[in-house]
Parts: sequence; C-alpha cells; structure tokens
Amino acid sequence: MEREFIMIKPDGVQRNLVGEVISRIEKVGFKILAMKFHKVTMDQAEKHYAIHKERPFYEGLLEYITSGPVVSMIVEGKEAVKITRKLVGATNPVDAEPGSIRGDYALEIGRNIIHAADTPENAIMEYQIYFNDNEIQSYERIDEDWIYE
Ligand code: IDP
Ligand code: MG
Repeated sequence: MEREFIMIKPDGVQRNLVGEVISRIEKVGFKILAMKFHKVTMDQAEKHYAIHKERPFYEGLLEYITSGPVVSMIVEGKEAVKITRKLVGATNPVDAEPGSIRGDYALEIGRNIIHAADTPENAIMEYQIYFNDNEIQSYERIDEDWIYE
C-alpha cells in the first residue's frame, strides 16, 4: 500500500468542487486516512513548494495557495500516487485529458484546482507539513475484499 497527499486548492473550494473531487478519490477505491479544511500559511507554502523557488511563477503560486481555505487529505491504496496523478490530469489543463479533474474543471495552469504529490517520498514529506501523526487514522474499509483480489 502507498500513501498519497492531495490538496483541493483555494479555487477548487471556491468553485464548490470539494465533494466532486473527494467523490472521485473515494470511488476509485482509495482509503481516506486524514482530512482537514484549513488555510495554508506562508511558512507551509514555502516548504511545500520549495522545489519551485527559482521558477518565475513561484511568488504567484504562494499567493494562490495561501489565498483561501483548502482541503488537504492523505489517502492510501495500491499505486496511490500513480493513479491519483492520472485522476488529477496534466499540470496544464490544456493538456489534461477529459475525464481527469483538471481536464474537466480547469482552464489555466495557475488555477488548476488540485494538488497531488508526484512520488511516494514527496507525498510523505508534504503531508508531514500539514498533518501530525495523531491525525492519521488506521482502520479497515468493509469493501477492501472487493477492491483488492
Ligand atoms: P503539478 O501540480 O502537476 O505537480 P508542478 O510542475 O509541480 O505541477 O507545479 C506545481 C504547481 O505550480 C502547479 O500545479 C500550478 O499550480 C503551478 N504552476 C506550475 N507551472 C506554472 C506556470 O507556468 N504558471 C503558473 N503556475 C504554474
Ligand atoms: Mg508537482
């Protein structure tokens, strides 16, 4: 099993896409281990996006991600990172396939609705910015025998 860190960005919250996005994550079979409705602080944003520090869009990205409440979650499942990234779609909605979240609900790269970590290692690093260990739940879902053979 693998863990993935996902965040519905401020535009996703403002555009009433919280339920839609969570529904897609749930329905594919991922187990929600943690979830939080909160505002990203500038300190958290700088840690989260440190890798993009030198990019021209960095300042705008920090402003965007801290501009309003977000929904952050940790989900678990087989190939969680790879499958979530497919559900999310390409970074630029212009390139995101129809059926993906960005392909269905976004038009611009700087307003692309959702974040998902790109590797299992980054997922752990990222969710540690937003969650304490005691906020991560451990439980069995009753449909697990029907999701995994
Ligand atoms: P990802 O979110 O698909 O992993 P990254 O390349 O890691 O894409 O970029 C992180 C975030 O930075 C993107 O989701 C998007 O919000 C923002 N971003 C990336 N490139 C641009 C750009 O060229 N203009 C504006 N924002 C950008
Ligand atoms: Mg990324």
